[in-house]
Amino acid sequence: MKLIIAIVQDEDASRLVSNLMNEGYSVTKLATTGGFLRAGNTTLLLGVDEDRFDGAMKIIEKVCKSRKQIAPSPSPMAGSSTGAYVPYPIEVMVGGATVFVMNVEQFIKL
Ligand code: 2BA
Repeated sequence: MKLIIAIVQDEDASRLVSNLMNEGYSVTKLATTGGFLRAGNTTLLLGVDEDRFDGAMKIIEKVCKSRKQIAPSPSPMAGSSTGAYVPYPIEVMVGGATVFVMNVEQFIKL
């Protein structure tokens, strides 16, 4: 068995959960926050048998889209000569999905 930890955008989360559930996957959905944008995203936990792993990954790939988002600029370097900091927006490409895959040592339901 493998544990898939998929960090996805909130906009894709609901459709992704529905698609996975319709195909018989068990899913846990967590409300999370990205460290860089400091904005909400969604983390899904899926425990899947090896023979269903590829199917889950295909659904994640199909549903999760890349999107441009605007982020505040990084803070200025320490020791900047003027000391003034005028924030400016920068564009970052987020997603489709950031996926971690782990081998599950034990799966226990009590
Ligand atoms: P955030 O940390 O809010 O990052 C959002 C997007 O900002 C990232 O999209 C990336 O395009 C950009 N970004 C992140 N850190 C950056 C940096 N130091 N400099 C410049 N740009 C940066 P994604 O790569 O698609 O990541 C989406 C979300 O997935 C992240 O939200 C974070 O919550 C999670 N994530 C991505 N990589 C991760 C990792 N190695 N470990 C844990 N979580 C990760």
